[in-house]
Amino acid sequence: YLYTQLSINSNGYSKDFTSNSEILRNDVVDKVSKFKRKYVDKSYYKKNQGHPFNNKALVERLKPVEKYKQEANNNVEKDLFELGLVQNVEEQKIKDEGYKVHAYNILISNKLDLHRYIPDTRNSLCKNISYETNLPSASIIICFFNEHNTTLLRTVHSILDRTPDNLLNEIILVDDYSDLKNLHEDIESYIKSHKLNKVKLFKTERREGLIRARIFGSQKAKGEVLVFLDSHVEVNRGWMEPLLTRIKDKKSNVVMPVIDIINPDTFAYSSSPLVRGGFNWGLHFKWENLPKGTLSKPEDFVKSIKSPTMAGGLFAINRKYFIDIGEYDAGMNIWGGENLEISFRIWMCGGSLELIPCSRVGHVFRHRRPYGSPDGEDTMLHNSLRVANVWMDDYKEYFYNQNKHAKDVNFGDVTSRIQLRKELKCQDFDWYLKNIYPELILPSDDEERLKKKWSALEHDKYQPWHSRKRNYIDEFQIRLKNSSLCIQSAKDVKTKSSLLVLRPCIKSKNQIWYETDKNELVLAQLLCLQAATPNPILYKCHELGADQEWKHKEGTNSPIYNLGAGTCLGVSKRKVNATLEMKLCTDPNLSTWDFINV
Ligand code: UD2
Ligand code: MN
Repeated sequence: YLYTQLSINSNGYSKDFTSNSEILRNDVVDKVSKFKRKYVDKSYYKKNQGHPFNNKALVERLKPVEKYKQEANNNVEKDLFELGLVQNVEEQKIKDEGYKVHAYNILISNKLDLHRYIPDTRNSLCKNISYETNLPSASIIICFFNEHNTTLLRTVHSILDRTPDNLLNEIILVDDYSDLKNLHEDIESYIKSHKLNKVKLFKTERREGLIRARIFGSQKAKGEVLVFLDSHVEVNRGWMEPLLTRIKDKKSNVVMPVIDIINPDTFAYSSSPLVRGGFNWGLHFKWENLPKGTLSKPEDFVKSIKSPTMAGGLFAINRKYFIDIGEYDAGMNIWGGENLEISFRIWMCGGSLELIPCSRVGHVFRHRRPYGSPDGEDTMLHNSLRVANVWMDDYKEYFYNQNKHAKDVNFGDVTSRIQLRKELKCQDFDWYLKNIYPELILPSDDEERLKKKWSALEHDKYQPWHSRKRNYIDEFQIRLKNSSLCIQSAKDVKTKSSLLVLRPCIKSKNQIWYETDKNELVLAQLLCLQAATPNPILYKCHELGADQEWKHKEGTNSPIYNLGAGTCLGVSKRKVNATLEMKLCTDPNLSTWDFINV
């Protein structure tokens, strides 16, 4: 759900990958996109098509193996290409089962070292900053429910490896009543046998959900600062010092690292652009561009950046301050909404919420959440109703308008949270909107206002976005070796989800493949080849690599390997109309292919 990595589509507009169709149905968003079509100036992106980032990206992508072989922390990173390869049917089983339970590739997580190299994604100016050594020490709280053990342990080791000992008070692992066989015991015995003295493992007495589990963990903590992390992250070099420095400056500063991206299919670690947190009137969190001018000179890339909301998972807060402002709302269940609640509370009750660009932590962004709530409750709605009724005053009507059936949902008792708001003498929601988030679009905004607000969040031209434009680096037909059969779409080239078949090679549009600098194979410059089981399909290019990322040798007689699937392109029968399949690359009868330039 939180796979909301900001990316840029070929028009140059930002789009998020939020899969929640509710957001798309949302009236306000509709209004905005109509507006975008009408007003946003495309000429800027046209002018910048030859932007140097494009070439750099290209050079990078052409030698991925070198990139991963760099040394750091005395570890040599293994080639993800090799690690992702599914060797046999047993491995395929492990992988498939892992996707069901965890929604990411546990096969590769198991093969990767628990101490692994990740690229240093900080701005180079960060490396020149020297921090005070006398900083407060931190208790790190990690709640988990059915996390895969190697991923959880990699999280722990990344912290132990990359946090100065004097700044790390303890790591508190809260097992939120996981029901995966042996998980708790495995973690317990690992901690013991490896003498990880700073790591403390607890278990809740029932499934609490991440909100109450965090409160539980925070109450065990001894450090001056609390750092909350998800259980599938890897902290990067120098991540802790800038967070603690900012909290030492002022107790009411709540700070967040930049959340880098760990691909759930390949575990590739990549840098995120600097974006801030916002939300829409469905009370869904979203990433958004920084206000225009935020990044206008190089130094701006290392300064803290105010953010209206947080994504929720990764932040640091003074422990006493966390208690003073009311921890979390313990009436919230399982997942969702607590991130907006604490964001509103911090801002409205006198604190400040900031992004720290020099602190980087990678997070496995899954395509779906693999668990629900035990009683099937829509906890996001339940929790959002509590947020709306405690913090949003009359603005809560906008939320109710988005959720017609919300009126009938019981969200429990919120009197103690309303009381808290009074005791803390917090500002009202109107103040928050005017002072902290003036760019938020209100359903009542006229076109004039919309135009103003939208342009306030235009891309900053110094922002190193992932990509502005698709770069084609090659163009070919793909012919089955020792045959005159080529890969083409079973249906029209424009048809999404179309299968691929072998047909006699002719130079028609639906046999011409374009390879991009992101290792995508794009048919007729339209749809991307995507690995799916058992048959690959054509699908909209998503620019997230993995199931759309293919490797092959140039020229002739090469297998075609998919990074996300860990398997290769093949056919069972060498004849016209045979459908393409994903096969084990180790299959002795694996097809190989010739690339014929056109
Ligand atoms: C995002 C946040 C997450 C949380 C959530 C909204 C990031 C990177 N992640 O969702 O921290 O704020 O939005 O609620 O910003 N967990 C439990 N018990 C449960 C369910 C989950 O302990 O009943 C743990 C889980 O193992 C994980 C953490 O809570 O370590 C967050 O859950 P998630 O990773 O499924 O949430 P995510 O990243 O989709
Ligand atoms: Mn997560």
